[in-house]
Amino acid sequence: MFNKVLVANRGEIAIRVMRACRELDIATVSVYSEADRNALHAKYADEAYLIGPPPAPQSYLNIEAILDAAEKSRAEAIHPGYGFLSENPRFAAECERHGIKFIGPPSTAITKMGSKIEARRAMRKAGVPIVPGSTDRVGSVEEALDLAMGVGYPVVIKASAGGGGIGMRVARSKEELPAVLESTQAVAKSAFGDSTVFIEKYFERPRHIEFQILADEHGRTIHVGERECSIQRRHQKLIEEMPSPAMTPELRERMGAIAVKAASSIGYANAGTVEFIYSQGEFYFLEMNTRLQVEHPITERTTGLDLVKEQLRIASGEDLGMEQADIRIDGWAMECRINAEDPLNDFAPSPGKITKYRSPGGPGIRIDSGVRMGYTISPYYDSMISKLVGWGRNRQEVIARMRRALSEYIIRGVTTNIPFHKAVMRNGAFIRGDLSTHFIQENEIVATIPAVVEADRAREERLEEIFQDDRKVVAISSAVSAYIDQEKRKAG
Ligand code: MV4
Repeated sequence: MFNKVLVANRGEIAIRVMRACRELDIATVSVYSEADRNALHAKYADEAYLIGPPPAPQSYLNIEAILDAAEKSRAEAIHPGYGFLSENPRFAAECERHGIKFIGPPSTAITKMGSKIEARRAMRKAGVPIVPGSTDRVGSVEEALDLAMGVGYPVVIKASAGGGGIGMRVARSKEELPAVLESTQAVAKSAFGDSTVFIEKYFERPRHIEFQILADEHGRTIHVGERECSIQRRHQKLIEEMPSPAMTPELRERMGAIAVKAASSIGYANAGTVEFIYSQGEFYFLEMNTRLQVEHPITERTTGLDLVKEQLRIASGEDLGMEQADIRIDGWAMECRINAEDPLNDFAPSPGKITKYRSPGGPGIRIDSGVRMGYTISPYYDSMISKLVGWGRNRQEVIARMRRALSEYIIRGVTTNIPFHKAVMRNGAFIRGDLSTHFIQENEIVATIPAVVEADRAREERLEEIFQDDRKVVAISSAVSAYIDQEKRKAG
């Protein structure tokens, strides 16, 4: 096992990774930008290195500065977290070139899955079902019209260098197709510097179901179950759960086996996620995320695994100490992403200083967070405050726990999406498990927020009174220390 690991990330995920390191007795190194001098992740680590100014391209995306910190600290390995450099094949390759282990898959696997066209080709060859459409670039309107005729409208044009929903546009008829093709190519060119696009049949109301896989560096690959991530807005996931309400043991076995095949066919190692679209009993490969994901805790809660520890063990060359038959799913887990954003103002970001902060606890509740009272959420980075993760023996119990925990959560100074989560946890379609990627609009969740907030108001106000007492304590203790200082000065 490694003696020292650098975490090339910030916020809750940097702390999450360092917690696993500490449990394994691995020394930790963090990197931080000028905006994060007082951030928890910088303080949690055994050593911390300033890597640049607040904008990410000059700090958390600055490969040279990060490798420099790794060399200065003599870290043996780098964990990239999610986002930032986690799916950058050049970074993975540079780490290896410097003799530093990249805690993730081989750079070749990142490159292959980074090109959506190449991924589709590789998956077709491996016998993984892909969404009907092209496995070559679509170069002309004629080609696009031909392909669309073959799969039937609506179709979606996607950027090969895209992913996560960026650079995709839907054409509903042959009349629309030429303009959609042209605009997607233009967006792809400006966003990714590569205008290559492909075409797929478009599914109107799919579910998004992904499978977590683990692969060691000796050829063993297993899946550790699925996650349902249908509740999202503009490709930002907001609520995830495991198991999926759509899952059966039989379907899990079939989809899981396909996910394992997808990963092992490209020589994958470490943790990864195979995303599927699921519609009317059929499922198709969408993309593979070659990193640890934000929503990994729900898998941890239902399988009992520590996925970051597994990543560290795999990267240090150990065998997966388990096989498929060892994986058991216990109960039901859900995650609400608590963001500094205003659901009543089109989810506009709401950065600023957190003036009061009290997070829930109690049975079945886990909070992963990088903030605290007095902390300022910077406009430079994403607006996630924490992940509220709940567990229950069944879906009904976890929903009740999430409601209870959401009503205990006090965050002031910034506007949060807690009211949105409360509204979802009270929604009939959600409670029935009737989910799709259009869940939020279809169920008019935002319109139900005011009533849900009102219902919790009295309890929240009672809880909030404790902060008045806190403030008195702070005032008294600073008066006392001022008096002591004054007496000391008098005494010389
Ligand atoms: C699709 C699709 C429907 N049909 N592809 C968005 C994220 C990226 N992974 C691919 N995405 C989609 N691809 C076809 N052929 C619908 C989506 C999609 C979606 C997928 C997963 C999670 C949320 C989504 C929200 C809107 C659209």
